[in-house]
Amino acid sequence: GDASGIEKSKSDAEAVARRIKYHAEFTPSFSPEGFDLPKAYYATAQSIRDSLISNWNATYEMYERMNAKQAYYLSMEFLQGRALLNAIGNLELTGAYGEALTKLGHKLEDVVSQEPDAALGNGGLGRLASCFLDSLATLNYPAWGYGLRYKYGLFKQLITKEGQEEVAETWLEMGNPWEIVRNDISYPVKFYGKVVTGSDGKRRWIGGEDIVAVANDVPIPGYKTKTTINLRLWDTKVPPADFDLAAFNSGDHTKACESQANAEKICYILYPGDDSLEGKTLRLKQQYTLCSASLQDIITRFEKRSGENVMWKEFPEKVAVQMNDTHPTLCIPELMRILMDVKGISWKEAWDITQRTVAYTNHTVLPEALEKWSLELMQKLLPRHVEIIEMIDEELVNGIVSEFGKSDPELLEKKLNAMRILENVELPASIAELFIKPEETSAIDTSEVARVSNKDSVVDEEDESVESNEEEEAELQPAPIPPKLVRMANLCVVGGHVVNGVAEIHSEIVKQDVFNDFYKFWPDKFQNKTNGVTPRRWISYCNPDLSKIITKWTGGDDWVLNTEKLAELRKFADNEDLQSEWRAAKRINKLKVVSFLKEKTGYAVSPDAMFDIQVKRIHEYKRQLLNILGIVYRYKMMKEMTATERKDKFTPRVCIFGGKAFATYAQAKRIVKLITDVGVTVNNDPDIGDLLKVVFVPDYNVSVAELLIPASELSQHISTAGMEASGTSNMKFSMNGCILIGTLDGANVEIREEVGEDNFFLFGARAHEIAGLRKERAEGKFVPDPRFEEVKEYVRSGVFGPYDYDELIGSLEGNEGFGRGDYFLVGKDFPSYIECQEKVDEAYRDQKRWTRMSILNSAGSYKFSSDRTIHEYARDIWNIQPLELP
Ligand code: DL6
Repeated sequence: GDASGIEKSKSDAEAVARRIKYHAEFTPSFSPEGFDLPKAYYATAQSIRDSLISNWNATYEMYERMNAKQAYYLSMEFLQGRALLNAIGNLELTGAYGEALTKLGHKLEDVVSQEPDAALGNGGLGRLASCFLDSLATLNYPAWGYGLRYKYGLFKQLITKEGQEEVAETWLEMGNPWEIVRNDISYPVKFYGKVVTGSDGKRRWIGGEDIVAVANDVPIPGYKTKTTINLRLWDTKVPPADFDLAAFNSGDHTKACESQANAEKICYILYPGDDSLEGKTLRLKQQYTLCSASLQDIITRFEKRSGENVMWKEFPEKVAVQMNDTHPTLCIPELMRILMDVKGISWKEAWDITQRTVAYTNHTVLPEALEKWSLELMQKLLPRHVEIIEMIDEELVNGIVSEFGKSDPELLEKKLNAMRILENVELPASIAELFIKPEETSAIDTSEVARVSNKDSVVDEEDESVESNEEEEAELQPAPIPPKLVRMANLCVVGGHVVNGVAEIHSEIVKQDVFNDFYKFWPDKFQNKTNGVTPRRWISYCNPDLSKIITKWTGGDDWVLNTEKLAELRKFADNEDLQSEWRAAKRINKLKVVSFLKEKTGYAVSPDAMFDIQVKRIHEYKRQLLNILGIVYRYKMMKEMTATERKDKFTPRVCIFGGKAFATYAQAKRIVKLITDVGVTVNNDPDIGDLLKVVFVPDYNVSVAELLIPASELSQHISTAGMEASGTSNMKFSMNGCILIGTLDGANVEIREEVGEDNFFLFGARAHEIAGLRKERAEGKFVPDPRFEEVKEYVRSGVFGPYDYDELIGSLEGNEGFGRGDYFLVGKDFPSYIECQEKVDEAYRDQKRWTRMSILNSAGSYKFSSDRTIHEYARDIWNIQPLELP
C-alpha cells in the first residue's frame, strides 16, 4: 500500500486502542485490574458498539424522515452466532482492530473467540433469518427483524457414553454487549379473558392475564455502508405495578412472585417441550407475544410517521410483514383484531389491509412440522383471535362453495377438507347438509346407536354372550371424537398475499403437493425464493486465507458484494499457481480443525486425509444413518482385507459429524449414539490407523460451522429426495470449495446446475420416484441389496459395543414393529450411495482434478449469496427500495 494508507491504518489502530482502553476502564461489569481475555472481549465489543449505535441512530432517523416502506421479518429463530468479528469486518476495521489488540497484548482471533454464540435458533431457518439481516443492512433496504430474546439459547449438547445429553445454554451469563434494553418501548400482551360486545356494538377482549413485552435492540451493521438496521427482540415481564406487595408482606413470597415467573418463562427457551398441555400453552404464548408486540410496535410507528393524517388503507404501502414459517401466523388475526377492535376499521377493509401486508415463507414439507393448534387451547388463551379465525374460515368456505358449486358434493368435500383452516369443525348448517346422502340417513341402525350409548342394557340383553362379544362391542364403541384444530399453514396461505418456497424443487412441491388445492385456486400467490447465505460471514470472515486468494485472482475484493465475480475463477481452474495456493489455504484450515478436534474430542486425525463432513440437525430424513452405515460398510471391508489391499483401495478419510437431536426425538438420539460408538471402535483400531477416523463434534453451532466449513473437502447433503426444503450449509460448503455428495433435493439441484454436474457427486432416488418406492416397499416388493443386509447385521452383532441397536436398525426394516418400514428409503439408496463414495475416493486420488472441482465449486456458487435472495424478496414480495445514508 501507499504511505498515506499505512499512516491512516496506524492512526485508526491508535484511535481504536484508545477506545478499547476507555471501555476496559469504564465497563462496570469488570474489576479494574488486569486486561485478561474476557475483559478484552467485552471492552472491544463495547468500543465497536459505539460506532454501531451512532450508525443505527442515523439510519433510524433517515427512515423516520423519509417515511419509506419498511419490511419486517418476523421469526421465532435468529441464529446469530458471534457478532464481534462480523461487526469489525463490516465496518472495515479488521486491520485496525488487529493492530490495536496486538498493542494491548492480545490477538484478535483469541479475543473474538471469547464471545458466546447467540444461539436463538435451531437450524437452517434461524440461520437464514440472520443471513437475511446481514444482506438487508448491506443492501440498504429499510427493514427490521423481530424475534424473542430467549434467556437460554438452544441447549448445549454434551456427548457422553450414553449419547447426547442436553444442558442449559447460558449465553447471557457474562452480559450481552450487543443488546440495548429499551425500557421506554414496551407493549401490553394479553392472554385468556373473554370477549364481550361493547355499547358501541364492537367486540372487546377483556380480563385475563396481562404481561408486557419489552424491546431489546441488537444493531445489525451492513458491509461497507453506514446502514445499521435493527433486530428487535422481545423480553417478557409483568407490569411493575402488578407486584403483589400484600402477598409478599404477609409472607406468601411464592404467590407474590408467581405472576412475574409466569411472564418471564415465556422467554426462557426456544421450543419448550410440548408434550404437556403446559408446554403447548407456553409455545402458543411465545408465538402470540412475538406477533402482538411486533405488530403493536409496527402500528405505532406507522401512526407516528403518518402524523395527523392516518390513512389505514395505506398501511400496506408502508409496511410489509414476512412470516418466517408458520410460527408467526397469529400476525394475521392479531392485525385484524387491532385494526377492527382498536382502530375501528370494518372487517372488509381490515382483511384487505392484512392480506396486502403479510406474506408467508414455507420451510418444510414434513407433515408433522406443519403446525396445528388445538382450537380448545387457542379458544382459552386467545378467545378473540378464535372468533376472527372462525370468520376467516367461514369466508373461505363460502369462497370454495361459490367456486366449485354444490353440484358435485364429493369434489366440494375434498376441497373443503384440504383447504379449510379449521379441522374437524362442523360446517355451517347450510353447507353441511349437502354432504348427508339420503341413503346414509336411512341406513343408520338406531338400535345399534342405542346399544352403543347404553352399554349396560346391551349386557343385560345378551347376558350369556358377554365374553365372546367383547371384540364386537369394542367395534361398536363410537369412534373417538377427533380434536378440533387450527391449521396454521392454511391460515397463512389464505391470509397472506404471497406464499414462497425456498428452493426451486421445494416451491414446485409446495404448488403441486402440499398446497396444491390453494395453488389451483390462487396460482399467482405462489413464488420461489431460493435461499442464500451471506458471503461476508461464510467466506470473507470464516475463510480469510481463501478470501485473499479469491481477491487476488479475481482482481479485487468486490466479489464480497458482487458474488458474480467469483465466476471469474473458472478460467483459472487448471492454473497450477492458483491450484497450489488453493490447496495451501485448505491445508491451513484443515490444520486448525485438527487441533480443534484434538481439544474437543481427544481424537488425533491426519491433515492428509480427506475431510468428509456432515453437519446439520440430526433427523431421520437428513439420513445421517445412511452416512454412518456407509462408514460401517467401509470399515467392514477394510477389516476383511490385508493391509496392502486396504491402502490400495481406500482414500484416507476423516468423517466428521455434528448436529443436535431434539431432546425428545429418541430415534435421532440413537443415531448420535451409533456414530459415537462407531467412532470409538474405528478410531482405536490399530489395523485402520489414519485410513478412517469417525468423529462426532459435540455442540455444533455457528462458530463450529465457521471452523469446519473452510476445512471441508467433501460434504454430505443426502436427504431422501423431496424432503429437504433447501438446505443452506450446502451453499456454504460449495462457496468454500468443498465438493458435495448429495441427492437431487432442495438447493442441491440448483447448486449442481451452477457448479456443473462433473463437480457434484450425485446418487439416489429422485423426488418423483419416492411415493412409488414407498408403495413398493409396503407391498413387500423391495429386495434389499445384500451389502445393506450385511451392514445391519454387523451393527447388530455388537462390533460397536453392547448398546441395543434393534430399534434403530429395525426402523429400516419391515412395515411393523419398531420401524416404519424404512420410510426414508435408506436401504433403497444404500447401493448407489456406496458406489458414489467409491467415485469420490477415486477422484480424490487425483489432486489436480479434485482442486479443479473445488475451484469450480467456489466459482459456481455466486447465485447462493443471500444478497441475491433479498433483492428478490424486496422486488417481488415486499416492494421496498434501498435507502442509503449520505
Ligand atoms: O429455509 C431454511 C431452512 C431450509 O434450508 C431447510 O431445508 C429446512 O429444513 C428448514 N426448515 C425448518 C422448518 N422447521 N420447522 N418447522 O427448519 O429451513
